[in-house]
Amino acid sequence: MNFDKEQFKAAVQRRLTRDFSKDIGQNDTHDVYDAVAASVLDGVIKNWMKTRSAYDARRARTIYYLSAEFLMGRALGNNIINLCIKDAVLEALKEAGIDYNTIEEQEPDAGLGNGGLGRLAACFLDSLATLNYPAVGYGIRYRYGMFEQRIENGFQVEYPDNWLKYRDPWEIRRSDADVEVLFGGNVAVRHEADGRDHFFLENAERVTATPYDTPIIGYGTDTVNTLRLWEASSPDGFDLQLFNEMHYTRAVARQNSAEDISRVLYPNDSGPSGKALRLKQQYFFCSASLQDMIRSYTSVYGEDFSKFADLHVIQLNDTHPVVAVPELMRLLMDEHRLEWDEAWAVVTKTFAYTNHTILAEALEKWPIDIFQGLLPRVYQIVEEINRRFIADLRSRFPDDYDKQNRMSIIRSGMIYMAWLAIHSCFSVNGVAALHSEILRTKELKDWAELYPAKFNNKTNGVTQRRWLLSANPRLASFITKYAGSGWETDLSVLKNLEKYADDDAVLNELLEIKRANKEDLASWLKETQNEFLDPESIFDVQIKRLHEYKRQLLNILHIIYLYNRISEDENFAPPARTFIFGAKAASGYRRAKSIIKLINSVAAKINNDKRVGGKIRVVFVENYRVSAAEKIFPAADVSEQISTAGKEASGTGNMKFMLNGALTLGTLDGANIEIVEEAGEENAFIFGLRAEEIHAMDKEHSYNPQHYIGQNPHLARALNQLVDGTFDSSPQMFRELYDSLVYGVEGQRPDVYYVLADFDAYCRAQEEVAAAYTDRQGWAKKTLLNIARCGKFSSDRTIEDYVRDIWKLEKIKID
Ligand code: 26Q
Repeated sequence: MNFDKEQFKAAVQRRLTRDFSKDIGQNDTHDVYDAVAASVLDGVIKNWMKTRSAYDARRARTIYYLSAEFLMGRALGNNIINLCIKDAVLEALKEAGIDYNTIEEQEPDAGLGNGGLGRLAACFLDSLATLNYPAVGYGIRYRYGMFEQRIENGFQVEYPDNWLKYRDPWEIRRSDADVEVLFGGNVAVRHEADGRDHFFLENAERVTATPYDTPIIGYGTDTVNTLRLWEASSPDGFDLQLFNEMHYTRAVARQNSAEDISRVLYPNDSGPSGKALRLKQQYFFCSASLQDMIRSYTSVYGEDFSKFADLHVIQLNDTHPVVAVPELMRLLMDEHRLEWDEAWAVVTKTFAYTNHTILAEALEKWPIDIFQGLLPRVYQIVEEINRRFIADLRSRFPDDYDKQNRMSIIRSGMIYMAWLAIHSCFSVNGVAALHSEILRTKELKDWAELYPAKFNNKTNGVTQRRWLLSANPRLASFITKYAGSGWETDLSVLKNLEKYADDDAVLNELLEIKRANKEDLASWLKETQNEFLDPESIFDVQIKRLHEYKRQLLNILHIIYLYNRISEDENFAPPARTFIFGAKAASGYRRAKSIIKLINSVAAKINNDKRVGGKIRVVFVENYRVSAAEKIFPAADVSEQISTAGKEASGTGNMKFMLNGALTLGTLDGANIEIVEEAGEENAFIFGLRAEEIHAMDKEHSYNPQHYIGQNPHLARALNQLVDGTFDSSPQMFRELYDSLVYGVEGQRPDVYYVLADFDAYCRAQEEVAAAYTDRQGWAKKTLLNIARCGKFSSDRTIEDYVRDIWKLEKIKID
């Protein structure tokens, strides 16, 4: 993009005076951020429009990424980097007396996602635009995103994330593209002259869907794609009659009920919530998005749908948007008069499904009464899809009633969304090699046997533009200096670093960069949380959602063990360590919240114990989010990836750590397996039970945690300290956690996630980490080799894999 400094300064000033009646001198306000962002957007509009016309003119096959979540984070820094105008913008702002860092910090995160799945969608959009692929992201413009977490008395407390308190300068509201979505009512039939039945809804609740578009700017290209998020409102406004009668609450009830749909992101990252509003959200954005696609399509091709599947491929980000399948059937049949078979032929060539979870209990299902009540016509279509499917199953497996039952999309009063997806989509993929293998051979075995050609793997990736170039400028310059340029769009270039693996001067430079990043993180945490961090110490980091299967408990039990050794033996002097945690727990997930409280209690105890003498510190980063992640990854030495083997589908934080030169301390789970495959076992710390072993123990019910407690007095002691008042004056505080590990509660088996079984192996791996860290050159070499070998984990690679095997897109160059 060509950038005129003087023009830019003038634009910022003009916006400040015109929009906020302010002067450019007052530079620490959100208004200045808004004026700067809006001025950047000004410069993008032309390419944005050009991109759209190019796609229209070429009638380009397009990927539509349907996702209930897009965890975008901040846009300003990323956008000026992708536009390659960062230096120029910084200079212009400096001349105008504006401090860029202050401005950057004014932007609230667009936290429209829970974690991995939402952030993956954001990385994919970045890669698609950078690689010049026609793509649209479709989702929900939540008025409130992922809650703000504050720690009060060691407990997580949730506050609403009011990210639109000021306007969002990146979005453009497009009321001209409104569509209507219907809920409830009853299905009516009209017999048409041509002998066909016409189905339609009577007495339904009407909801208006209004699109807001945000530009997705490719790096170093003119391509600007679109993220289109839908907002819900009532077409009828409020009821003036009721208002006049002074029934104020009832007067706005209809309006509120519609607006509720896009009010707030559900903050749990494993289903099923079983809540009608959640289903409303799903249907709302799926129906709106399909109507949007069909409107553009029919404006060119009229009612001839024979080209629809050639021009559209719709990727379903987990089961959250699977209701789009029967909805497209409905739109094609009821609104566009296709026969069932014609419509089914279109649908089954259009949709592809990605699975992000192995946990069987997390698979989404809806009670029929809720589903049918909200979506009566769509429900009829699901029933018909299932009726035909079961008829097919019967003819293939006439005697296997068990299989027919297991695979039925509707069963025991529930609709199984994953089953609907697998049956209807032409592709089903997992997100790492192990995950896809487990799906194929275990969780989805029946389905993989029925539809073997549909199953494939697409190992996740992350965008190096945000997670290296933008988040870690020091390391980025180092890489350009030694590996050469070009890695920004071809991460395999990083392998050029390997030749410096034994070059002490280069390794020292790398150590200095890590050190400087650690100092930056320390100052930020001093400023925001008044936490003291020693940059000399090992920064050992676990940042991810709080989940039992991710085993933050294993980490904290090891910390308790270290604490015991240090406080009793003053001669025990491991290298100093800072254990850093960042995690949000779903609001209703009590045990996860209790683990947060435990981390904070252990932190309070250890950090204030004189005997520890700073050898270990524990820090809980409040309100972990994308913008915090960008400060933490560059400063990490150790990447904690310690999930129970077989439970983490992929992980993507693991890749961000590797890219930033942290060494993986992990189990052979998810993408960790591929990470060590690339990095080399000698450059990571791998421990613990394998997925196969866990699977066998699960099946045989052969696991008894008492065995491990009895063998390891350190473990027994640490466990006991959960309930003896060591970390909380009330010994009841962590009783439930203790019981869940040792005895099992609420009919669950004890220690479902094998924390105690892996404790000893984890402690030994941690000792290896400590020993390796004291050899500074040796550590730097491992760091360098990790960076050099992480090319595979770019989301650019992932996208090229999707394009080659599933999406079959062509690159469209914008001239
Ligand atoms: C479902 C129903 C009702 C309410 C909420 C949900 C819900 C919401 C979010 C269920 C799941 C999620 C998010 C799942 C997720 O983030 N999975 C992660 O996806 C990453 C990207 O593929 C993987 O790297 C992680 O391993 C996986 O845990």
